Amino acid sequence: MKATRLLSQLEQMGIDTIAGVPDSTLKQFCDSVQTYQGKMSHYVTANEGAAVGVAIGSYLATGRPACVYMQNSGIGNAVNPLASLANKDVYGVPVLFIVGWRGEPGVRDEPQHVFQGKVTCQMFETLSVAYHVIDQDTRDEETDAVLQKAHETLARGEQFAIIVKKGTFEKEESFTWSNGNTMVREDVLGRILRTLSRDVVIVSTTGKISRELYEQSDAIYGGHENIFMTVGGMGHASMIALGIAEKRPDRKIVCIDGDGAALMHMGALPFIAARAPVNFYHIVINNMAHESVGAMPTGCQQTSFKGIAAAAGYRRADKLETLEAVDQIGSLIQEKAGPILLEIPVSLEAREDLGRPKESARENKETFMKYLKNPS
Ligand SMILES: Cc1ncc(C[n+]2csc(CCOP(=O)(O)OP(=O)(O)O)c2C)c(N)n1
Repeated sequence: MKATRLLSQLEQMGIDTIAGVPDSTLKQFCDSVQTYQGKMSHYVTANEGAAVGVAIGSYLATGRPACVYMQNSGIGNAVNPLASLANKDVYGVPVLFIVGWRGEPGVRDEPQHVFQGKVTCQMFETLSVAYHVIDQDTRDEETDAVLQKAHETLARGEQFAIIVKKGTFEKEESFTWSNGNTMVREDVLGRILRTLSRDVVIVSTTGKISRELYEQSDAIYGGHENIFMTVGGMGHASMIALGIAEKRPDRKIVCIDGDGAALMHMGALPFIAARAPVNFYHIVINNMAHESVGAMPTGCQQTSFKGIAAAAGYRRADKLETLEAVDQIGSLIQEKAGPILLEIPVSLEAREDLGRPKESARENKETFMKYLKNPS
């Protein structure tokens, strides 16, 4: 199926607003949204609930339904505004969802997608959202019929979801851009691992940051027991790190976050600043993009995480713009009390052959907890 055809059909349905958070299953769809020449307004929102918010606001202002796209892991973020606002028993606001289906039963996928994949259709049923699943064999006539059904559902003030299996959208024009940064994320992460003392506990964010740390740590130290990888639950790494930091004041905790993830649940920053844990250090690897799922810009490229952390009340916030500055992180952490935030700008480069954790998520959790039990 051609994403551009679908986009022009959405426009013909009167949809002039599209908002969401990118997903690898929807990579071509997201690229086509970026390159699309039509009149639709496009918003990459901080999280999927915020996309539903934009959809509701846009409908209130125009009477036209909006489209929200997301990975199925984002359904959780969307549930609240969907169930408590958009649902027909509340305001009855039409929204068309386009949802990438990771973890589809019977298709091998990463642990964080397995359960979410299994309950995806059930979740839409529970939320009273009618849905239809499409895949690479879906013909244009079937899509047309689905959109007709969607149109009728939206007209009743209800929501409709098109659930998209892997490989559905055929290759069209891709969207490429440069953020102008030169440091490469994986090099930076390797340097961070080298500069940190081995007794520093690391909590890493969702996506390639965790995968690169995992591989770099195995290559440098032959293991990764001090790293908790937040493989799902995007945006929650810093609160997980805070939870550890509060219970283990004897250990130094470093959260290695992404800009997209930090934006997703940004309330964590003022909260961490308010708790003021002296053993907490927050590194935000900023590529202005959701690089792990296709490098779509975050929509907040102007954001200064250093500025936000300072305003939130972190004890210190810096931007590290050279590898030499990155090499000083270890001594900074040994010498200075947290909470400190370090923002590191990096390019959009990533290795094609990057691997994934070899152990199960449970095994990694147990190894990490065993490691954490030991006093430093
Ligand atoms: C709630 C939720 N929405 C979307 C995703 C899909 N996803 C996985 S990684 C990622 C991008 C993360 O971006 P960022 O934190 O900036 O790190 P980068 O990949 O750029 O290094 C996205 C959107 C997800 N895992 N969970």
